[in-house]
Amino acid sequence: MEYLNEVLEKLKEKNNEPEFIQAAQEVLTTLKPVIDKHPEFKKMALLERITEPERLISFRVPWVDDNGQVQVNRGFRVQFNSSIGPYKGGLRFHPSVNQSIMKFLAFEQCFKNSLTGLPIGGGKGGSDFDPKGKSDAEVMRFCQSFMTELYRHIGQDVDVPAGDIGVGGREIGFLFGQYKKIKNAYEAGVLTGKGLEYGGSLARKEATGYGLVYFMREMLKNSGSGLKDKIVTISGSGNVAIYACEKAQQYGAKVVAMSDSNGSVYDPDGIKLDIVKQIKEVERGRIKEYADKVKTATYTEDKNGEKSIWKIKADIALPCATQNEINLESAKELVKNGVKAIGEGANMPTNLEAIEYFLSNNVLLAPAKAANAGGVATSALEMSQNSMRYSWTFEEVDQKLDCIMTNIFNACKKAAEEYNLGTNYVAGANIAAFDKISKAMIAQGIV
Ligand code: NDP
Ligand code: 2IT
Repeated sequence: MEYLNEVLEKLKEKNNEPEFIQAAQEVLTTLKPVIDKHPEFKKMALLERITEPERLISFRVPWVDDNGQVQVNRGFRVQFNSSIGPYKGGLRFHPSVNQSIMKFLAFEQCFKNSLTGLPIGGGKGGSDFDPKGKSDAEVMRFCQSFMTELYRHIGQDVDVPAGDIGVGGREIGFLFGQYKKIKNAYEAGVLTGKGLEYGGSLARKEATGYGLVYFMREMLKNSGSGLKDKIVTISGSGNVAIYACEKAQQYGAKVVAMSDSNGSVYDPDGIKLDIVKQIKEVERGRIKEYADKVKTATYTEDKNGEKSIWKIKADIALPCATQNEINLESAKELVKNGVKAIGEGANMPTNLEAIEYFLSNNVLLAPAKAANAGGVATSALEMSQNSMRYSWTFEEVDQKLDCIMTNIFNACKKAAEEYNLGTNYVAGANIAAFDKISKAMIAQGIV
């Protein structure tokens, strides 16, 4: 059997982890032209090594709720690949978190971080803790318990966590406070996404969403188009979705819909983002409330696992909620309604069948690893500022972010062209990312 398929088959046999297998399959299959050129990779077991985490930590997180009841959650940190820098990647707090989801996210992170051009390896962590409906005091006690175990595995030169779903400024603050207390040292670079008062970077909050739109701008420009006057739908209404909306609006696009895990709001007049920010960032409410406050908007509840947002007509769709939120059905609906480009703000939002469908219907697809890399890239800029004990202005960070996203697009395009893959940036991103990691791994020997 061909080396690539052999590795994939063994991986499936060994890991009963659907999300992780999906992520690995997407990467490995697109690497075929590269692997064919390098028969020596087999003897080095390069693909076996790149798909096996360097270390996987799972731990108990006990905490006391407001009623005095003890609760127990499961914590994870997957330290996947440190060949190009300390492990780097977010923490996700969501009830769906399990080992498969952690491994898929950590695996993706290695390739994404490689694309940023900055010295960061790949990792991810989190817990099945659900912050929804918890008091600030409960979230704090959970974060303190989580860090009481995690601190021994991380460090500014070892592993640097940040936010992801369910982990934002509030959680990072509590985590940082507990780390500092245990270590009795102010090691600002151990976490990113910190508050501006204690070592955070300007523009980190905006970075993933802004970066996604910068990538989209470059991708559209390359095809002789742009964002101005385009109709855009954005799933989710969290950190990534909100700032993708803000930047898309600044470029003159009309964002007509956003969502959360219950349903979507459609506002043909264009989403009023200050209202979304008030509901989501201040009140921690539901997107449904937007339709109560804005007369021109309507709310549709999602039913039978179908996402109502993908039924809305749009030129550009930006999935910014979670994995596998666009399946083949939704992809067909989007194409039928004339979608021209997809920008993945979430990690692995499009399943394998839907990716295939978009690519074979000439829809431009900006893959997550490249398109949402602005968040982690700006985290790396936060680490740089912490090391210098200095901080850049918003404009300085934003300009570096724009430059990084433009470089990432160019790297994806160049790799796709080198292998005659046209505008298949999914393959382009994987090939460009693999190039750097594989060279670093080979240079460092069998470790
Ligand atoms: P937030 O927690 O701020 O927001 C998440 C949003 O997605 C919410 O609107 C949430 O709705 C929705 N969502 C979450 N889980 C589900 C689900 N299972 N089904 C439907 N909707 C869901 O997270 P972020 O905005 O930070 O993250 C969004 C995505 O972007 C994730 O895939 C994350 O991995 C990715 N990402 C984040 C980066 C960052 O810097 N934050 C960087 C790169 C990628 P609800 O409130 O109903 O749960
Ligand atoms: O998926 C991601 O890239 C993130 N959640 C951001 C990670 C980071 O370290 O900033």
